[in-house]
Amino acid sequence: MATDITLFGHPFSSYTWKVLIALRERGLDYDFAEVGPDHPRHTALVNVANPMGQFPVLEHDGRLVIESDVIIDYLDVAFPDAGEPMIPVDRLEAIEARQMSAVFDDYLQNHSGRVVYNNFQPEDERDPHVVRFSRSALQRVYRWLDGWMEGKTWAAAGRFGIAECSAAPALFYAHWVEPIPDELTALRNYRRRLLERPSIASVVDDARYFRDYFPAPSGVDPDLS
Ligand SMILES: N[C@@H](CCC(=O)N[C@@H](CS)C(=O)NCC(=O)O)C(=O)O
Repeated sequence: MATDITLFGHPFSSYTWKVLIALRERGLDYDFAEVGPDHPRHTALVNVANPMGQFPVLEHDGRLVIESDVIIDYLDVAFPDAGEPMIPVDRLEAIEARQMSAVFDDYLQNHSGRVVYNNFQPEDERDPHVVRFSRSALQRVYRWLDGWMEGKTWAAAGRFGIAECSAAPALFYAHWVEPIPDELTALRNYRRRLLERPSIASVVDDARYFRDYFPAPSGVDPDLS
């Protein structure tokens, strides 16, 4: 569907992926405005729109919207005719979908992000406690999620939606930081199903160019995932 959406973000950023997946699932056209040192005007807009200069930021119809989940919600409201909404219309189903989106963001993405951020720091400023704590948190959350996904195809409300927008980048990157144990088959299969979904496979492909920037924790080869 033709739109005048501009999405400010980065092809390697997990929170940008969430919105890209929603846009692609719903067949919405958009312009992509990459943020970074090579694009100072885009970066300046993001610095104004978001209190921490974080992305993604959506521009539509003279409005700037921040926070990935809110942007996905906004797209459902602004484009009700573009395929299935990412947040179920039924309010109780929507609660489950939002809950699972938050679980993937706060308990997976947040922990793996801390390890990655730590790896970006000069060697003498890295904090081994952060890495130990976050890795053991990931293991604990993996086990919880494996139980949650037992017998399910998608994480919430019986269909693909906002929870998957969050799960895809969170599980994709978390597995690089701390591999998901082999025995957690429900979770490993969910990750595989996500990566096979065309909207997600294309987002992963678009980000391949940037893989060298990922400071992979030792022992993990991103190209094997
Ligand atoms: N709660 C925000 C998190 C956004 C976020 O952490 N964005 C990261 C990229 S994935 C970012 O902007 N990092 C750059 C920075 O913090 O300067 C959301 O859901 O949109």
